[in-house]
Amino acid sequence: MSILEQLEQLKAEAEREIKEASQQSKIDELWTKYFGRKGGELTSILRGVKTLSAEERPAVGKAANEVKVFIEELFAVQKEKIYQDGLAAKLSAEQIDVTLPGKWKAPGRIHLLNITMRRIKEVFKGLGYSVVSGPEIETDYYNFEALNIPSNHPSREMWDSFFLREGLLMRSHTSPSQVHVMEKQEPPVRVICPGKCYRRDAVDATHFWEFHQVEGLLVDKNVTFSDLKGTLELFAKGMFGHRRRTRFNPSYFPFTEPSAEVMVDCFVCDGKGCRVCKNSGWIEIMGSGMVHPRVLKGVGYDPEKYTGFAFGMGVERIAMLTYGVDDIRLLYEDDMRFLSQF
Ligand code: 2NL
Repeated sequence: MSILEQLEQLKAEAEREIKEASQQSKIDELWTKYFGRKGGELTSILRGVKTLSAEERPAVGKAANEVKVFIEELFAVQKEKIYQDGLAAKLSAEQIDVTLPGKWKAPGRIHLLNITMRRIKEVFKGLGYSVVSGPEIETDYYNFEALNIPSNHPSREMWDSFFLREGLLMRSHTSPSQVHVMEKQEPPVRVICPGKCYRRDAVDATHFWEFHQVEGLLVDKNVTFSDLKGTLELFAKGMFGHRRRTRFNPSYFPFTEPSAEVMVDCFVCDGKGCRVCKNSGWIEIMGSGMVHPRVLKGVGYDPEKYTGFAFGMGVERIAMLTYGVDDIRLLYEDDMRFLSQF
């Protein structure tokens, strides 16, 4: 067979083989078969051209080169085809139907206790108060002694607070945090202390062994009961609406003297009388009073120089009043049918 015939045969064979190749590995294999440095079929023919006579060389050389270009082109086209086929297969296998409905995930939401807590904080921040928190485990001193709570007071009984090992207990109010604040700094003091508290109460519609409080404290020179009234009236308006009116009823706490419970006219019936205010037209929202001189003295403040007022409210109670919830247990049951209403 002449070299030209060999080239024709090689060209036909290459065209068939390359067009049949459906994988890159096969292409690589064929490339070696035709163009391999050692033993490549076309490579051998091209090398042989040099050994030909001067008459034969130009025609054979030209033909061999044309076959070379032809085969190279076949490789290029087939490589591209394999790539495009692979891509198409991948795209159809990984196809996403964007018209299918998505999987619904229940979004989280803010618990109504937290909504209430945040609103209370915002109102007091607006009045210039700082928000301070303290530990939930306290010593007998900070929870009782520093607050002038006498040793015969019921909360000191084993069955009224959660006592831990000697001298420690779960705080029964957030007042201890305010004592820590006073011990750390001189007046003026203007803080609120929000947080969780614990009491060994029997659970019913208005009592739970775990609850939240926000207490507030202001100590400075010349602080009077009028300052207390003005501040808490502003709070009531900020929290329940600017049309609300307040009333202060005499009360008693060991840590304040005088003490007062803070009443707001019913924001449900506007004072006409309803289920929420139990037909009285007034709702008690918190306790308050002028800080007892013994409490001031206990933290090293001079009661002749400084006076102050303090107040405390149950966040559950405020939330229940605000949203018309009649059972505190609903706030702790994690029932989304209830919680998603707020
Ligand atoms: C209530 C009553 C009150 C205070 C808390 C307080 C704190 C210090 C000194 C004096 Cl450090 N008083 N706190 C005062 C009056 C009332 O809370 O019934 N809360 C739910």
